[in-house]
Amino acid sequence: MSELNELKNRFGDRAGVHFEANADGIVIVDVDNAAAHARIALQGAHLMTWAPRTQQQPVIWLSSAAKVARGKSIRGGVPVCWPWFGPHASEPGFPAHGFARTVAWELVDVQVPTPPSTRLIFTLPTTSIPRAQWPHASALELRLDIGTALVCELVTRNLGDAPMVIGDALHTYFAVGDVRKTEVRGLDGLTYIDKVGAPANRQQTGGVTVAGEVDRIYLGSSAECTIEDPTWQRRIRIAKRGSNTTVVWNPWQEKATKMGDLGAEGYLGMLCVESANAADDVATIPPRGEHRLWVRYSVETLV
Ligand code: TA6
Repeated sequence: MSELNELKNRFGDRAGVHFEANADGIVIVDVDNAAAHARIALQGAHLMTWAPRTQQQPVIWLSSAAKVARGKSIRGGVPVCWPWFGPHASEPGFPAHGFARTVAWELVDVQVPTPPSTRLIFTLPTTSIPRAQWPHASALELRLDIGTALVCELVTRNLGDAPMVIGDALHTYFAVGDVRKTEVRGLDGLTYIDKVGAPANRQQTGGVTVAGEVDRIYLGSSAECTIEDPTWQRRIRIAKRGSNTTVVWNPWQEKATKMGDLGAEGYLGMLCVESANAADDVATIPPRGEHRLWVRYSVETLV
């Protein structure tokens, strides 16, 4: 039986969940409940869009030029970066942001713990792990609670007998009315690695505004951040646990054009605020221990 039919048989129509496959055979999970609409590609367990019913615009941004193709990361949504963030520390040939976002995951459960929210639980099968890149005994799970708020929890378990070091991130693309008018709060006073031009350490003063390319890793950032969006009169709250760094990224026009999948003027309508463990702030997991990266995204109206 095909993967699509298997999923339909097992979970079809439970909690507003439907399944479809695109031309490349990638299964998409469509969640349509009383609180929100969301779509998740099984490849990468990649949430592509989340739109709570209270909002006229989606909260999670998906590029109009996004390609959902085998082995490629989707431009937008919530890419799962694991087991490292950015370029690999010693192997330039390994994929940026790890391999988890471009390989097949499994949907193992659909639940309704608190109606009308739908919970999806995905795991990364061991057969999807390129052993040359990741020889460690580990298990990875992603839980998504899709409701008025979106909760994502990435759980890494160390199944081995030695400590395991991972970098990870929920590389989330948020939809904003006009990025030039938005402000990210919650990072005031922190040191960040500025990756635009020659990497340099700088200190943040006040909110983060965007008037050109921004690519920054904020260190020692474990508190809540918000995105203030006066254009759409809303504030997006990003609460998190198990994350020591926050990455803020917008490629701006020139880089966006070169990327080819960000869409015309797409860079003006998106902003990545990523809950991460990156640079030197990686996570060390003891033998038989686990690490949980947890985020909760919610929206409120600006008055
Ligand atoms: O998180 C910011 C960043 O690491 C940037 O440096 C930028 O390259 C971006 O991620 C997108 O990476 P990707 O591999 O998805 O093109």
